[in-house]
Amino acid sequence: MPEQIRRFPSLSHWGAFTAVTQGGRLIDCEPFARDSAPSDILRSMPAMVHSPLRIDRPAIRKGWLRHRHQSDGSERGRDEYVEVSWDEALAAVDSELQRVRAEHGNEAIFGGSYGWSSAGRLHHARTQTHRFLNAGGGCTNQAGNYSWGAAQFLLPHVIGTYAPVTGRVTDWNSVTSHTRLLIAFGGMPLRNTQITSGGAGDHPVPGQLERAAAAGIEFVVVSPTKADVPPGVRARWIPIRPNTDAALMLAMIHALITDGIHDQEFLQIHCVGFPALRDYLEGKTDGIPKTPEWAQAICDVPAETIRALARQARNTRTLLTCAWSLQRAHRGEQPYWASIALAAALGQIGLPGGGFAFGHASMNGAGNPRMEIAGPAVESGRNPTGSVIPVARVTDMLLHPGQQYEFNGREGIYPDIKMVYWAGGNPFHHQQDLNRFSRAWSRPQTIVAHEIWWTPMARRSDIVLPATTTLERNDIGGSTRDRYVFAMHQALAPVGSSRNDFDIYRELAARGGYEHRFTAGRTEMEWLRHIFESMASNWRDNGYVAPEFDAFWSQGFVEIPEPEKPFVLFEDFRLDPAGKPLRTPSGRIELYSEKIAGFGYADCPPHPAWLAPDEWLGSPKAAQWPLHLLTPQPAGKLHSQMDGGAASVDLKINGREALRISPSDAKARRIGQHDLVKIYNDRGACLATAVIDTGLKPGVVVLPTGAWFDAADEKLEIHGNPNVLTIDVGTSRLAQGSSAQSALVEVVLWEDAAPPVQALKPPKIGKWNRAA
Ligand SMILES: Nc1nc2c(c(=O)[nH]1)N[C@H]1C(S)=C(S)[C@@H](COP(=O)(O)OP(=O)(O)OC[C@H]3O[C@@H](n4cnc5c(=O)[nH]c(N)nc54)[C@H](O)[C@@H]3O)O[C@H]1N2
Ligand SMILES: Nc1nc2c(c(=O)[nH]1)N[C@H]1C(S)=C(S)[C@@H](COP(=O)(O)OP(=O)(O)OC[C@H]3O[C@@H](n4cnc5c(=O)[nH]c(N)nc54)[C@H](O)[C@@H]3O)O[C@H]1N2
Ligand SMILES: [Mo]
Repeated sequence: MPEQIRRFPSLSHWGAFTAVTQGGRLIDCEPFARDSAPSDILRSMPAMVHSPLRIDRPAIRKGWLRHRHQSDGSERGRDEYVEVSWDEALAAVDSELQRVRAEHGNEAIFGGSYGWSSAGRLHHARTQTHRFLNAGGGCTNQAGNYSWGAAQFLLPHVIGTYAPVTGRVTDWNSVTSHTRLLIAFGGMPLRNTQITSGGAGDHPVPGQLERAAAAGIEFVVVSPTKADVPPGVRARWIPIRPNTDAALMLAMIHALITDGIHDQEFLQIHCVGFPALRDYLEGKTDGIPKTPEWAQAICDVPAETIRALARQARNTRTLLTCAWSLQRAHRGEQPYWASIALAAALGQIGLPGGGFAFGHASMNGAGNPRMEIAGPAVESGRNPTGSVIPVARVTDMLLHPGQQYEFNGREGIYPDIKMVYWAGGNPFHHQQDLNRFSRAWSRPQTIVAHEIWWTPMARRSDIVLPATTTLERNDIGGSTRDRYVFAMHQALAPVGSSRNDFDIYRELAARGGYEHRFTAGRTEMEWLRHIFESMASNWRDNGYVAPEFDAFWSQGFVEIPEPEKPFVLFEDFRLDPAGKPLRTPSGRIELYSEKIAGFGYADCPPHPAWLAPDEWLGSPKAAQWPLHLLTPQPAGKLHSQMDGGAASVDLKINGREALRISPSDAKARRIGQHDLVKIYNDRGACLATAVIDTGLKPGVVVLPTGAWFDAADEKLEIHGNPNVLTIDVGTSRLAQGSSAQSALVEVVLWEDAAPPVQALKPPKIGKWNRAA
């Protein structure tokens, strides 16, 4: 008799689904019935949950087993692993934690553990890592994120909040009813709207775009690639050089001023600092008027196009939206500040369908109409050490303990890290300049990782603890930008000997004598009830009544109704600037910031400006490295998660990531369709498969992120991981964000034999043999 088929409500960052199991195996992930555009990534899951890439048992790197914290860290990535019992592994972690705490203090433990982890909020590995380390006396943590690190620290100075970059922008109902012209810097690539941090019940963007098309909204997509034009809408593509949007925006303001059509009343009543910005735009401060002709030389967009776009935007209801990618670049603060200044000069901030916005297609949920009520969340507690670095500066920290750095008006000193603890992230995915990072990674005495699969990070850690997937535990998930909250029922027994991150930490906390501080005395199900009830209490305070937990748990989800009135960003402030001021020092939009002026940063002046990035097509370095490399998000996966899954592997060509290159750049290098190529600069090199793209601005090449790092040495990465090429510098001293999108490279045909990719094959693991 065939085994019974069973079905469980579940959730991932790429959408809600029903987990279908048979005989203890996941056989299918059926999209949530109410999802209007489910993600293809779901199909990667069944095989990945049972993949030979799963970490079967706790494992310790041989060199570390022999020499403990005195082992040679540069062996990470080369050494073999041996399997050990859970007891042995946890004893090793516990004694290392105790040793480092006693000898070096808690701030010598790096527990930033950046990474997306799972959609379930209780078992969210990064949150649990913070909770566990905080309960044990603290660690060195990370501030900000890779997604919108520059915006997070700039926007509060300019508009008093960074909420708009989290998706709290003028909503799609307002857009489809009122917007006539939508200028999308960085475009609207639908691939990115598959993802919501915390998961989602619906993917509304394709439907919202259909309504926008039916409403006759004109889209102008400013981007280096035509692939960023969303399908089905009336759209115009303005090709632009990467990292030059700030110049284009400033020239649009200049054009408005020249025509005398900038909104003087809005600039005077709702903003401060326009006169200083105007002096800069007119060249009074540096002798260079920021005219459309000036911008043309920088952006390679015709001056007439810039002028016409400025006029068109002023004469109709216009929404500007910037992809998050614009600020994930060297000097990435500037295009964001400039877009706010441009929107201010257009005078439509706070009007339905007008003003500025961010990330409409950077993630599912930006501008999704939703009541402003809480989502499910777990408290990670306070970090007693107070030690924290800007997230993307991890390599600097590991390489330069004791060095001073500046960050948002304060000075910090990098701590001396002896132990790294990582769960739910993959720094060999997310960090820039991976060769430099690998050198930094060799320095700590001990590195502990919890992972599900043998990812590049797991293969470079000392003590590796196998974690469960979301299918193997009970959880609750959801985000504040989606109208559903989900019950996630355990569908499978833990695969292999894997354990939940929560249980691993509970056991370690018990060994360290602080179990109760970590668990608060709650079991898994008690936690889920607690998370739900905290959320429900916030809902009640906001006039919305949630069902009882038990009803929610058996129903599998709860739906939040759409708000009655469309949300318009800064509508209240527009109507009543004195009564509803912004949380900036002046209460108004700051086009000149006294606060930032006080920092005295040449790399982030007190008003938006064109600051040439270190690497761009107009920089001296372009003589040697003539191509600008963009590294967008991958279509077939979330970052590096499940790179070996079907949705990801099907988009690789000949087993490697695809590098898009323009026909003229390909021809000049005798590169043909699907040729194997090497992409390189003075930081590193990787191999990829060339795809010739007629919709790409010449001078620009595109290699998505996500391929599992596969390099035997610093000379060559062979799978197509672009982070061996990207630059590892902060956006500026203000935000210290990631500058991933600012890298110059050269590309050549690879004529040698094609080295086979190893990263997606499980490593050879030795059995426990103390004599080995
Ligand atoms: N060049 C370049 N680099 C970039 C970017 C770019 O645009 N260009 N983008 C940046 C951005 S915006 C981001 S957000 C980062 C993303 O960087 P990360 O968030 O670090 O990338 P992920 O691949 O999502 O890593 C999550 C890891 O957690 C593991 N995991 C999932 N669930 C669990 C769990 O329950 N327990 C445990 N223990 N592990 C789990 C997964 O297997 C995976 O290895 O990358 C950044 N890097
Ligand atoms: N499928 C999928 N979706 C994802 C993710 C994923 O891994 N996979 N990751 C999620 C995460 S964590 C994040 S933070 C978001 C990131 O969201 P974004 O930062 O918006 O995403 P990117 O794909 O890096 O960039 C979007 C587009 O910006 C364009 N672009 C790059 N540089 C410039 C520039 O200088 N000027 C202009 N005008 N355009 C430029 C590129 O052509 C690119 O296609 O995506 C989320 N969505
Ligand atoms: Mo991100």
